[in-house]
Amino acid sequence: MADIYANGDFVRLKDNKQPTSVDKADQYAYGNSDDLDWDPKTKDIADASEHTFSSRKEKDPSCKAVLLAVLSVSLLVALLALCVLGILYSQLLRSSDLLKEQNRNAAVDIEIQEQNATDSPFEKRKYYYFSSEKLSWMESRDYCTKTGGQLVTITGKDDQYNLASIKLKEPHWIGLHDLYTEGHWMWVDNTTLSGETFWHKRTAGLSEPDNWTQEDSDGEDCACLETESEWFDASCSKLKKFIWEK
Ligand SMILES: [Ca+2]
Ligand SMILES: [Ca+2]
Repeated sequence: MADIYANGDFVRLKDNKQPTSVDKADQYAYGNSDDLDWDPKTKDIADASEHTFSSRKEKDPSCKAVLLAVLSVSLLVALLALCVLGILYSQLLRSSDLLKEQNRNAAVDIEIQEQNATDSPFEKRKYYYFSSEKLSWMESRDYCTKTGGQLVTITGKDDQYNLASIKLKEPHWIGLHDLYTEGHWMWVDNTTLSGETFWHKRTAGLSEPDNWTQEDSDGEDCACLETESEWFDASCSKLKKFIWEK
């Protein structure tokens, strides 16, 4: 008796003879005989082998269907996961922008220096605040309004001297503009500029306000306090620190 192994299947032969009916049964039971050297006359065994293959072939379509179904479900899950990730990423970006805006406002709030002007015997109690953040004139005005104050107004010598005593290291916006009518300067509380002014004066050329258009074709419609505490008009879109009062 000899044992033959073919592709992992097992067929038992007796003394190199053709398989007996029991052997055929074994072959039928154990399957693949393609790799064995069978006598062509053993048609039954060939038929049995073919029958085995036919059975497997018949199973293939269902296997493919299952694989396709699994693949489809996997793709659907992957697509849903991508959608969820997209939504989460979008929400993350919005949160990040909101956080940046909050941090920006917080930075302005935290780094504010408060200057108490109560020592002045001539003026009612005023508090001046100096921003560390640079904003356009409009943004500065809106920020001050939002915080319950306004861009600083300078309505007399005492206001001017109080601010001059601070010794500013760079220009700051003040609440003065001629946005509505060129040359007609108004404070942010809608009062017209009157009385003594502190515009920078030049010995040659135009003094301030000169509505210079070299850097901004719209001219200069907003006023700032320069380091010598003199007033200059400047392009409202420029970013500067600002002073507000409460
Ligand atoms: Ca102007
Ligand atoms: Ca100017």
